[in-house]
Amino acid sequence: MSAGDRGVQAFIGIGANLGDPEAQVRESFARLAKGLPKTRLTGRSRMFRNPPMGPQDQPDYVNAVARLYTRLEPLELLVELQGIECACGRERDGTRWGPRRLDLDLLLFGDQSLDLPGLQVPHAGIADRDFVILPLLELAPGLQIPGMGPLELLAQRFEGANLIPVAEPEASVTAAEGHG
Ligand code: PH2
Ligand code: MG
Ligand code: MG
Repeated sequence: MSAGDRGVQAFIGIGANLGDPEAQVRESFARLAKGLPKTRLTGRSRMFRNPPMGPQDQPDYVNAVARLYTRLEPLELLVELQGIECACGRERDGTRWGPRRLDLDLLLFGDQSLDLPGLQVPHAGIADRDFVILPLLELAPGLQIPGMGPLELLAQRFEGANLIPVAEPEASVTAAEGHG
């Protein structure tokens, strides 16, 4: 794939379940839109409240997916995402699948498959997570997931999944579309 002037299309999985999860997800949309060099936010899914995957003794999550065009390299983008996590109060205690104020995962980076120290793309487990696949389907229904095939096929097993849309004005979702 040619990156072109606008760069590579990347998708970010967003999750939060401590503090005010909706507020942190909104804050991350704002920071993705305004805070990243060489990068443009071009869309975002609705937010969905859903039960925790993994340890059950933690609050429900709010999850969403954002779409970017970026001229950053994948590891540069990862560092920027970690910066937003920190700015939103993320503390890393090393607990696998434990609760967090904000989690930003680099899900997809163009059509690339990467296995670097600290970064695997497509994100490991993407196909098993309704809270990733269904918001992604909303944003990019025709997408092909590198090494996994059509997103629409991956989504079939999640029909009837327990994702509850967070009430918000329609305009605030479409307002996240980038211009120019
Ligand atoms: N993230 C986790 C662990 N469990 N569960 C849901 N529903 N949503 C998440 O984003 C999530 C999770 C660790 O990244
Ligand atoms: Mg995660
Ligand atoms: Mg993460």
